[in-house]
Amino acid sequence: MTSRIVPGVKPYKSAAGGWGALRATANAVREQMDLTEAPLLLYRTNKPAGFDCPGCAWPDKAHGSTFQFCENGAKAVTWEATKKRVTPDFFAAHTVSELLGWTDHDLEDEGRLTHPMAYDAASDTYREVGWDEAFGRIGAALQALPDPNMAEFYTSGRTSNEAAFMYQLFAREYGTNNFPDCSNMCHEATSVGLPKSIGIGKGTVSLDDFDHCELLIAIGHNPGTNHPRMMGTLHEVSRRGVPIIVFNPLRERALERFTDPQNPVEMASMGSTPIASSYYQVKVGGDAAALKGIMKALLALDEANGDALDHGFIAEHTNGFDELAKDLRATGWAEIEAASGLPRAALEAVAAAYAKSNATIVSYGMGVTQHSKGTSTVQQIANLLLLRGNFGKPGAGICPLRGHSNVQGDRTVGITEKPGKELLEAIERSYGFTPPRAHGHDAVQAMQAIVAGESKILISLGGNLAVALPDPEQCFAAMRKLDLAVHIATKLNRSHLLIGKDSILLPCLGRTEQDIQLSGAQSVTVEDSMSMVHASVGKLPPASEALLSEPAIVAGMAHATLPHSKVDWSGLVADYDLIRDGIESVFPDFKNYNLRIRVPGGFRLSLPPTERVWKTASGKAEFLALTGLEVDMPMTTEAPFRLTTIRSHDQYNTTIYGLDDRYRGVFGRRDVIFMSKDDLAAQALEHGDVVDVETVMPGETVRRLAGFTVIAYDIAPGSVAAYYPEANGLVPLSYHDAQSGTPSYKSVPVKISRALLPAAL
Ligand SMILES: Nc1nc2c(c(=O)[nH]1)N[C@H]1C(S)=C(S)[C@@H](COP(=O)(O)OP(=O)(O)OC[C@H]3O[C@@H](n4cnc5c(=O)[nH]c(N)nc54)[C@H](O)[C@@H]3O)O[C@H]1N2
Ligand SMILES: Nc1nc2c(c(=O)[nH]1)N[C@H]1C(S)=C(S)[C@@H](COP(=O)(O)OP(=O)(O)OC[C@H]3O[C@@H](n4cnc5c(=O)[nH]c(N)nc54)[C@H](O)[C@@H]3O)O[C@H]1N2
Ligand SMILES: [Mo]
Repeated sequence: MTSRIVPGVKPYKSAAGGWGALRATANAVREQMDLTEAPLLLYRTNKPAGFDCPGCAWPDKAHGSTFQFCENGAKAVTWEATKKRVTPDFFAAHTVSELLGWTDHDLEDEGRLTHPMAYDAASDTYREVGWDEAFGRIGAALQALPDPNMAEFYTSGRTSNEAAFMYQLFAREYGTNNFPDCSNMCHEATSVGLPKSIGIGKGTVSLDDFDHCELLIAIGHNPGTNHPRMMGTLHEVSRRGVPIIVFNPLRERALERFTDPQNPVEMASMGSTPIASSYYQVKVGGDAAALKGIMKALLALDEANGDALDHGFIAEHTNGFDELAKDLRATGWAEIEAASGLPRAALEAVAAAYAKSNATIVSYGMGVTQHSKGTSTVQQIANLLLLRGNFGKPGAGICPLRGHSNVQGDRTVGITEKPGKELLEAIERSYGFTPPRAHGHDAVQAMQAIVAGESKILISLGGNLAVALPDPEQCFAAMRKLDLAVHIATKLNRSHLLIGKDSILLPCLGRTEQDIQLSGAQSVTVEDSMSMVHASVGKLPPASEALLSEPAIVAGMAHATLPHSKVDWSGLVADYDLIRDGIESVFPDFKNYNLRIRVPGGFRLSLPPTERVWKTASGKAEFLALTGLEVDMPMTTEAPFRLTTIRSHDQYNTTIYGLDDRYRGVFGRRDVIFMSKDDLAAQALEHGDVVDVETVMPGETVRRLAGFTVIAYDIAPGSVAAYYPEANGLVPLSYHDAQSGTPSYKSVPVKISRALLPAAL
């Protein structure tokens, strides 16, 4: 059956990494950059005096004492440092309507934006404007709104701490807490779930903990593509003989075996290191059930031997154990097996390995958070760790793999739609204005307000909101209802082309570029997944002389909007040390900020659980039971499959670098659906058939993805996968986690049938 040849589909036989990764890096450099500059630029990535890699939020040992090779980091850097340019001439030659017909890849591949542009309806083109005119138009539009809560201030997570802090100050002085941000689509389940469990909404491990762990459980993340520098760590952990247990519906090559391009012996011998010691292909949406199964088995072990739980820790540091245990005892194995798709014996084996380990780390990504009960699932991970006291000791803890390289920092410095009293009072004390108290909109709520015509201005500090959110049909139409959209961006994307009454495109410096202000060359700061804050200094000359930095653009908008502002915007832009002084005055954790970021490697923000201090209401860590096993829409006979949406190896969120997904064996195309061989047979489908995929949810309008090619893949039965953002049309905007608002991108009930209109193979 699978012998049929499908264009662009060819299983990848090698280990991840290795020579294939080196070749791909060379190609990325060749396509985007001047070959003489590239080696030096890549060498400066993540060095003490260099810039932070915009690729991912995984930390760097001593922030780059050795050159850490990383294929996807190189793609992120060269994509930004490209020689290609999108100039006013480009816009004059292409109407917005024409550009809307281009692919996401083609739009961004045109290169870096060079000048501020404003939409001209008569010619249907973007035309150059001066910075002052652009700021003036934005200020006038914001002032004209009858209510500041009719404006939305979106942030994507590449933004530095400095720009993010100024941005939230600007919006709050203007009068709103509407801070939709990319975290709302990403790790919000972590930000909302973990504070209730352990008192902070962040991970607790440091890189050193990976040198001491005795067991690593990796759930729902794909580090070979999305956190490539983690592969070096996983490689070391595996070589220490530490078991790595993976839960993932898809077989991901980098989680199976990896050749470290930094390891000369492995490279020369074409050898590789196995990563997962056990690989469990949990059903899409089956993680909470699997976690409950492991905990149930652990309780049984403890009843038999008395030593599977850390009774001392539970008694001293936690609440809620009895309720958790009661719920686990009441949950039957048959239900757990059905919901997780894993046999009882497998979950018992994990419990036995867990009971043996004195220091366990659980790492997790979007496979856990992007479900309707993502928050509760995150809390089940915390429960599992608490049962054996895996906080506040070397080698143990929770490791959420953050998304954008500074998404965690942006949240730390005040980008939140639900500010606490402490934050608002500190802003008032430091700046002398009273920020609004009412909570604002998250990403889904912001778009819903735009759909409803209630919000009229959208300002986006980076990102591609309309494409990143679910349901492009609704979101694209909503963008056209705006009075004004302002996009601060490095590259052109589809959100910029969805024009309402007025639209302004403001090009900014990227992280690789020198940022010179009145007081001289500036650095910015970022926070990685492990709460390390460090400086990032751009090295390249700016892509165009007309670019401004993100802090300068925020200041320009603030100036024009708030003539009586209490903030010295120009002073902050002249010297970013003053922005950091401001951050320090609002957030005590940043004490001596300017001094501490001048130490190579930076500093770590305080993480109370690592001291066994719990900043919860009760002062203890809380076991939080999830009743039942279903974390998504229940399956029905009309919807036999649960669809998850995933990233390919050649993309950064909505940025499509290329059309290959090497490790999954897909080349030159993205219009595929991954399905298991058994499911193909049961549906009387063949590898390579053209199919339609339809969302099946009560009360929902018809959502269909037509003409996709179904391909055989090693994926859990009943689960199918397709690429994001192509499959976003299948996800309703209203389908999200009730607690965190995170869209359920990874659990859409669908039916799949042979295409009505067969496409030629
Ligand atoms: N090169 C590159 N790097 C990136 C990004 C990028 O797009 N490209 N994006 C950045 C961002 S913003 C983020 S948030 C992270 C994302 O990093 P990841 O969390 O790794 O991202 P995804 O590709 O969405 O999916 C993760 C994995 O979850 C699995 N999965 C899907 N559904 C389920 C499920 O129900 N249960 C379990 N257990 N697993 C499931 C998929 O098979 C896949 O292996 O990466 C960041 N880094
Ligand atoms: N179906 C589905 N949808 C998803 C997901 C999924 O797994 N499945 N994942 C979700 C997740 S985890 C996330 S984080 C969101 C991502 O959502 P976003 O953060 O909104 O999207 P990106 O694609 O990262 O944004 C890309 C754009 O950012 C701009 N940019 C790049 N660098 C810079 C910079 O330095 N400064 C500025 N100002 N702009 C810059 C460029 O113009 C580029 O076009 O998508 C979400 N959407
Ligand atoms: Mo993300």
